[in-house]
Amino acid sequence: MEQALQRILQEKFQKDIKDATKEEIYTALLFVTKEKMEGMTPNTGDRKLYYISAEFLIGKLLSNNLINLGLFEETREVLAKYGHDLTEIEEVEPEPSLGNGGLGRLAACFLDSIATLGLSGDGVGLNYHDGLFLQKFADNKQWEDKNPWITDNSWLTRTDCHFEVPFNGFTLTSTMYDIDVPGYKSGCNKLHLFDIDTVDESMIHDGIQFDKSDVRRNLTLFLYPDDSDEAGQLLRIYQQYFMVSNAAQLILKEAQERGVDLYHLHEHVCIQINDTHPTMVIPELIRILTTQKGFNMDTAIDVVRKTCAYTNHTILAEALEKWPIAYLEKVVPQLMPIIRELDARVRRDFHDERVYIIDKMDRVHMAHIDIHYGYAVNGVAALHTEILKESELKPFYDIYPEKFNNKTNGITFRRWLLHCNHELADYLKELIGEEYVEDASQLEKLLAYKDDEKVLQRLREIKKDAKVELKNYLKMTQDVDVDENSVFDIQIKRLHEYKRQQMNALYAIYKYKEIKKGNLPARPITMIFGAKAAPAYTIAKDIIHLILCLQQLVNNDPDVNKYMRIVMVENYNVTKAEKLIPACDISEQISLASKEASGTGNMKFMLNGAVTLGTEDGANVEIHQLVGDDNIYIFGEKSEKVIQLYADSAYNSRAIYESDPQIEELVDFIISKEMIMIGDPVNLGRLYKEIVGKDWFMTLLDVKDYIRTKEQMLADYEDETAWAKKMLVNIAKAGFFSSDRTIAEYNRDIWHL
Ligand code: F55
Repeated sequence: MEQALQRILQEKFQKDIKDATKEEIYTALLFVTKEKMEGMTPNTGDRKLYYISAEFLIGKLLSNNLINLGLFEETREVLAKYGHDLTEIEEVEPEPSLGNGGLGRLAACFLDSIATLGLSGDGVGLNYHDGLFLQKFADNKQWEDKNPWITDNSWLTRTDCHFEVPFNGFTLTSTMYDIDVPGYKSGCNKLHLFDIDTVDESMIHDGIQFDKSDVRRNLTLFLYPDDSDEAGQLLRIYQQYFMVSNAAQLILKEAQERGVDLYHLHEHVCIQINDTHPTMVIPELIRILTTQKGFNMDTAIDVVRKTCAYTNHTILAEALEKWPIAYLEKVVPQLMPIIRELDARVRRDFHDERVYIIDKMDRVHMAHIDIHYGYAVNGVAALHTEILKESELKPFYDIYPEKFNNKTNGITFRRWLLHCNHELADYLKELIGEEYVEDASQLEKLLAYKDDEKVLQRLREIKKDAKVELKNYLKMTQDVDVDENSVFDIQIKRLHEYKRQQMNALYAIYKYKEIKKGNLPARPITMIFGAKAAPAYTIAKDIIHLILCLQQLVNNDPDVNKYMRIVMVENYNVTKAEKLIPACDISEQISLASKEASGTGNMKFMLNGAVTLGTEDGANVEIHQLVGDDNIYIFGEKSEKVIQLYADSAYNSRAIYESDPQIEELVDFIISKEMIMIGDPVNLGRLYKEIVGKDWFMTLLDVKDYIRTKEQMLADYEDETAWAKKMLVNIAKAGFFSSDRTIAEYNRDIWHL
């Protein structure tokens, strides 16, 4: 490493390591690492996986690549020898902005585990130049700005692979960019990101505004351009088709290069469709096979069906894609005859309009294509898969019980422990050896130290160190002060009503009022939030406004700020998650039961010794089973009850509000004199009305149990030994949530690579 660094710094900058700037060192490390990865043996196999996804939330890559290549320690030492700090060098790296939330991060964790397990499998997606917007706070509101992340020297390698993608009346030529994905002590795979050369970032103005109709210039500008109007929806269809047409052409080209007879494609290729965004790969493959490869329709459908598998990530009806036929006709008319044929076959075989592909309103149900014309359907946690089978997708489960299976999500321990929490990772190695890094189930060995006062004490120290680190980071980045001796209570995830950040805000109001009344807590609490709201999601933005107003009120009130602080982290992303998670005491996983498919933040927190405060939802259910009642705090109504309330339209938030004075007081505070003085009455008023008049995700149903449980948790935190024991059990039981386990299951049950 030392020699390679010297050589590149001389070549590129005519500098010595000790004189080079952070930027120059970062660039040199990037080149050294890329060289190393080029020299690695690619993972190969007779059957290759293509994981197609609209998002790959990969995070910064330098340190993770170094860890996986086994070069991290050496690099750190070399740099230290010349007076440089690797953590500071990391700051130079821009974070790729290629994802939004859990679905995109899951895809990134999966790529790491696929490579680590030595499986042959590449990711396929789009190279968004500005990705997801950059979030800024001003006037206690979220503002969106562009988020360019591609620099001259980056992890992207331009390839000479190009395809022609046909649209209605014109063709776009693609360019494929590759990012290497090295496995931990294993071979290398690729992430292929498609782009067009004519994209024009200069067309973005006033934040993230741009002309949505100019596809040649805007196609790969943004991830999830606002689709609240027709032009926005058309643009998303352009993006999706561009992604899958490139994927289909790449897959067929590589198969033919490997000498695969396309009539046996399914024996050598497997395609995982990550949510419905890549669904058009099914009709696109059928189109290419029938029009260019001499297949008849029956055979093409048969081969494609045996090749494609679909993962569902949500039961929220509004998130299940249904594209109007008219839009598809406009953008990809060549697919409509195929989609109509697929629908006709469904209608011929099944007389149940709930499973048709095209509905009465002439909309195409993308998930229905995946289920009929794929060979596997999976949910992402045990409860989620049960809900799919028993209610959301029941008519399909009745037809195809053999297709449905569960794959509980996982996270890569390389990033979410080894990289983000070196101190804890090293201590675990000291206690139980190194094997846990490649065999996560070994973490259970930690249970032997459950009553070892010295170990418990050390776990507390490590947590405290991480809290100090976070304190310094928050001071540096946002100029806020937090107290490392306070309880760090953290909710970080996309902003969505079902995730109920508003319920956590009601707790903040409760606590504020208690402190005002003189009911002082034993220890201060720091409530930390991080979340982006979709630019067109009005109520989500109103919730951000509420939290930012509470932050101003609480932090500036001298009666209160000694006991409580609120911090809303700006532009929450993977890099910030890596700083926040190791420092957390209380992990907020408070979605309305049945609505969070899995959650993966819950797993990252647990692995880093936080204790979950959660509903029986998503993977929380499995965390609960693993750690037992003593090591998790569960509250709220269960999913059966919630599903029943929806079925009977029996939930009435106004009735709860009017009959419970405590709840009324908390909700009324949103539009109180204090709040209106700080905030915008339009936003606060609208949110108040929403909660009282509708509250679709039943905040008021659970808020009292939530407050009670959180208070219990804060009280229990004061027994330091008992709390450290909970931390230890959480870490010890986190092994199940390694994405290595998840990927091994996908491979065993679905991919067969
Ligand atoms: C993005 C765009 C659309 Cl159109 C629909 C959904 C999304 C999205 O971001 N979904 C998402 O992140 N889903 C999450 O997937 C995670 C991984 O499976 C789950 O853990 C999480 O529960 C789920 O909400």
